[in-house]
Amino acid sequence: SNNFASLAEVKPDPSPNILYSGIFINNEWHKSKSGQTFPTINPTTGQVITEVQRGGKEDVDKAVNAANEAFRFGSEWRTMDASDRGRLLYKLADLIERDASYIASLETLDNGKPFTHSYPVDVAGAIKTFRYMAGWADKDHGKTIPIDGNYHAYTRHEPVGVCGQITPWNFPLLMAAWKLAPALAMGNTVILKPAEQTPLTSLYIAELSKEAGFPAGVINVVPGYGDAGAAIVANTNVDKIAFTGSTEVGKLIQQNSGVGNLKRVTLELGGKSPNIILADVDIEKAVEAAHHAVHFNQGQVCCAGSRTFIHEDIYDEFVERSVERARKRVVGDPFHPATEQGPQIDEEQFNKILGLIKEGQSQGAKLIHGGARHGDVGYFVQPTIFADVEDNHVVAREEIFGPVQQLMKFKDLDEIIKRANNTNYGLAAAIFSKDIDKVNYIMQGLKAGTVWVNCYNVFGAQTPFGGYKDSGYGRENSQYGIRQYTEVKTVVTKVLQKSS
Ligand code: TXE
Repeated sequence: SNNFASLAEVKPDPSPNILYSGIFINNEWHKSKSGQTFPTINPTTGQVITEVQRGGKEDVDKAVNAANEAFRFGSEWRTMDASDRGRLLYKLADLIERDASYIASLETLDNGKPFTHSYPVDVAGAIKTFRYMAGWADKDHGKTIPIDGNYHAYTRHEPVGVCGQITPWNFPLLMAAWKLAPALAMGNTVILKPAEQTPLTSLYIAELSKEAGFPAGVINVVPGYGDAGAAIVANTNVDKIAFTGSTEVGKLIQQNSGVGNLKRVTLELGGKSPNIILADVDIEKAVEAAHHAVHFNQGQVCCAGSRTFIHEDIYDEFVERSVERARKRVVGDPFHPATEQGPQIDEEQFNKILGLIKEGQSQGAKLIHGGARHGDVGYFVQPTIFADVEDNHVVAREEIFGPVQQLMKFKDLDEIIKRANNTNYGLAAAIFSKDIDKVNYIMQGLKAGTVWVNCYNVFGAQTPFGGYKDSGYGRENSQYGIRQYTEVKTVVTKVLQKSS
């Protein structure tokens, strides 16, 4: 949009004011019932940014009550025109745009991702998501259906109700937008629990939602740890859970969502996505794309191209050039404009990554670049490459969620389809080739929610995103995404006489 200044025009603020660190319920800021707080840490330095109110069960229950009250039959939110709901979402998008450079600075401080990504990817993406979903508010509608007999039948798309939304730390603001926007567009109310590592941008959005004019109780944000998430899942007044995070917690959430009431559940979980490079590619471009496919966002991307399969005819050259590219990767201060890679999110992830690298080495995968800590402050990991990786190596099986590329060799098409699918995950995949027949052949064989062809990590508010298999279910974004936030009500009315 015209109001979104280009990256070159904005200046990041490496020490943005921290304005909100409380629990947001009913459009007001609260302290935790327990009196507890938790630190949010700057991963670039390992220092505490600020203490945040730690939401627990009591706070969650209070937020759920507020969301229920806002969803009451006859409430301001329930009687609002759908077009006005859309206008509130447009307003929220405008306010994010107004404060874009501040919000991107806050995200970079809390998460460690380069400002050159948080501004044009996370913040711009969040704005687009809110605008896209704002448009749907008064455009998603039911059908009139020619049922047999003297009846008139139609469907209404109604909001599901109170939605619990639990988000991860890798794209804190963007994941909050992917969850809030469709829920609100369809008329639901929300309790959002941001990840404990990165609560700050979600809290700021809470305040902006109040400024935009959302009625009290429609949007509630409860920062806290996994126990706060679990309390949302356990609360029988919650109608739906949307979760993005680990497959381990996703499975727990699915089980626990059915214990009290039967909640609708959508899950966006981990991945081990194959990136398949055929022999006919422009090697330089393919190397560059494969490098970004796995290293983008410090490798902390659920759809990261973490298994790079390269045709044997170009394998050796590809390996050599991949190392050259990784050597040039600029790692360091995420506020510096030249930086390509910042720190990992926290000490736990940092240790997990270094542990998996060690395991990969001990199993015989060939470490040909990086593999260690970068610098001695913060949670930086060197861009890392393994060659001669075999399908059974731990680095080819487990989600590393770090800047670690696996280079693997293949021969023919049927072999590659089988090997690409030889994983419990099924979030994304990519194919690089100019041969349309080969591309289509492989594409149809892949069990993945997204297949990119000659590109990687391309997302849009307009296109659905989600996984096959253990990568979860349901889709976010697009028209498919809004379906997850509606119930279909069938209304059948007796008429005196049918008339075609
Ligand atoms: O995830 P968790 P973690 C993967 C990635 C990473 C691993 C662990 O491989 O290394 O998961 O990361 C909340 N009930 N992904 O431990 O715990 C938690 O507070 C309800 C992939 O950070 O799944 C946070 O808000 N909620 C991924 C959210 O779940 C619970 C993004 C995610 O944290 C809970 C992140 C519980 N019992 C990690 N326990 C992706 N798909 O993009 C925790 N939470």
